Order: sequence, then C-alpha cells, then structure tokens
Amino acid sequence: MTSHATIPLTTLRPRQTPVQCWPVEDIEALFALPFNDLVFRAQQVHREHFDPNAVQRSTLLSIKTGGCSEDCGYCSQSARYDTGLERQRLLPLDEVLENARAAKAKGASRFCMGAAWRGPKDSDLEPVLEMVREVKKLGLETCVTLGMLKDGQAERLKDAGLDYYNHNIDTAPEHYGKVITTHTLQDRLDTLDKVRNAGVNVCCGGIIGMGEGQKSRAALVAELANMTPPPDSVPINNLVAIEGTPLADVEGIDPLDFVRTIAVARITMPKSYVRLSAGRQQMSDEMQALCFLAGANSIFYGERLLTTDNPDAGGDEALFARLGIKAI
Ligand code: SAM
Ligand code: DTB
Ligand code: SF4
Repeated sequence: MTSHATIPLTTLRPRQTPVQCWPVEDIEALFALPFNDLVFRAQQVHREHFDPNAVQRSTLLSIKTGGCSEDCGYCSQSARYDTGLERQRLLPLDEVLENARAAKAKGASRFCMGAAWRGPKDSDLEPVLEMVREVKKLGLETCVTLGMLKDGQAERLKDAGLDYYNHNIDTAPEHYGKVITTHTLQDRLDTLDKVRNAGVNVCCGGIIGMGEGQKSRAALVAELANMTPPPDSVPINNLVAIEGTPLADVEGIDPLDFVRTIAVARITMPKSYVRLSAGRQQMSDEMQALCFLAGANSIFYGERLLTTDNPDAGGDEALFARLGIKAI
C-alpha cells in the first residue's frame, strides 16, 4: 500500500468508468492518508452535497424480538446464542403507533421498524404493511428491516408507502463467512436488488469492529460504494459486543479508525446519508463530533436501538446545541 506521505490529496477520485467504480486499493489508500488530510477531504466532499451542520434523525423500534433462525455472530437476537434476551412476538399496531407518535414528538423524521426474521413469510408481511401505512399517516418517513425478501414482497411494501428498506451487507465479502453461515452475501445482494427494483430507497451499511482488518474495511466500503446506485442511506455501526455471542470478546477498534471509516464512506458515497449508527452509547461526545466532521449526517435517535441502549434524546439535543448542529 502507498505510504502516507506519497499520496497527493488531489488524487484518489472515483475511476472514470460509465458507472462509478472504486477499486479496493484506492479505498485502502484513502484509509492510509494522514488523519487530518482524510477528514479535510471528507469535509470538502460533504460540503459539496450537504448542509454541513444538519443531521437527520431516525428512531428505531424492534417490532419482533429474538428467536431468529440465523447465526449472525454479533446479534443478540439469534436463537443460537444464549444472550439472555427476552423474546417478543410481533407487536400490536397500537403499541407501534404509540412509539411512532412519541418519536415524532421528540423530533425524529423517520421511524424504522426492525424484526428478527431471516425473512418474512407472506402472512408475516400483512400486519407490517398496516404498520407502514399507519406510521406514514403520522407524517413520518417509514423504514423497515425484516431480513431477506421473496419476490413480490418489496412491491407490496412500496404500495403500502414504505420509504426505505434497511438491509445491511454487514462486512467484507472475504470476512462474511467468518461471521454468518446461514445465508450468504449474495442472498443479501439479491434482496437489495428487489428493494431497488421496487422503487424503495435502499438503506445499507455494515458493522465495524468485528475483528476485520483495515483491508476488509476498505472492501466493505468498496462493496457499498460500487453498488449502482450507492445506497441512499449508509448506516455505519460500531459493534455493540453482546455477551453470549461469538463476538462477545472481540477486541474493539481504535476509535480513530472508526472515524476514518466514516470519512472514507463520505468520500466514496458523496450523495448518501452516512449514519453514525450502533455504538454511540459507548462513544464520547468528542468522538461523535469527529464523526460529524468526517461526514456523518444521520443518527439513530431515542433511548433504544433494537435490543441495546442508545444515548437519550436530551443528551443528543445538548450535543447538537454544543456543536451548532440542526436536526432535520
Ligand atoms: N433480521 C434483519 C436483518 O438481519 O437484516 C433485521 C434486523 S438486524 C438486527 C439489523 C442490523 O442490525 C444488522 O444487519 C446489523 O448490521 C445490525 N446489528 C445487529 N446487532 C448488532 C450489534 N451487536 N452491533 C452493531 N450492529 C448490530
Ligand atoms: C442498522 O444498521 N443498525 C440498526 C438498524 N440498522 C436496524 C440496528 C442496530 C442494532 C444494535 C444492536 C441491538 O440493539 O440489538
Ligand atoms: Fe437474525 Fe437479523 Fe440478528 Fe441476523 S442480524 S440473527 S438475521 S435478527
């Protein structure tokens, strides 16, 4: 890999092919830039496409919790690991709406409903469609994350008014089989195609800090950036280590390498919302400020992610006030 000193800041642009293409080596070279150069470059790109002082807020709700057939090595909700999590069947509509109203009252612009499924059966989808319709009526953008979709399901979600479907590729192709064996990266890509073809906005990102190296991090970002088009929204999660999962004791990532990942995502996906996602509860305000400087312009907002804690809304409001950030 090229050393820090030899890469001029003006190089490392997407290759001029008919569709945007970021070779993994070019992304590795971005990671290898001196930190200040990388963040400066990310901030420049950010300012070309977004208000640098505006951050979007999405609130999450787990609508079906635990008991999942899949073996994703990071997940509290896999039935294969004893994580002490209490299972919860699909929530009734009124409980979902109560949460959505509260999220709107606190200022969220999008409400994201997550279910611990490998994928929904057609009969599972019916009540979720109703949730999407009713949440949309509250004036919130809607997002669901339900696992892998079968033919026709993305269209039904679109007809119900769904704005975004979240489906992460989670880690680099070469690292995927070390973390998940019950489905493949190709399965995930197939669902993303269905979502895109149905005209639903794609929310797709991954998890950092699962024992992958910098090269794998570059490969994950390349996989995302080379999608045509890149995802509309890119959640970058810092692993929340869950006791009982295979990744419970994995060594955490250097926080500055996490910031670098945000910066590289911003540079390679200039028009996408890059979301500073899971793991904020474990981050200092200063680290979050660096992530916003590096181009993150979205967060999960509200006390809970799916099964783990997130900073409380008051703390986020105070942080935004200190940074002069306006919420959108
Ligand atoms: N079952 C569906 C699926 O896998 O797409 C939806 C729910 S799943 C929990 C959604 C995403 O949450 C995962 O793809 C992963 O990126 C993220 N996630 C789950 N557990 C996590 C953890 N412990 N730390 C960070 N991110 C996590
Ligand atoms: C995403 O990328 N992160 C969210 C959302 N999409 C569904 C989930 C984070 C989960 C963190 C661990 C938990 O709370 O269970
Ligand atoms: Fe199931 Fe999704 Fe968790 Fe994987 S990430 S175990 S598919 S809930």
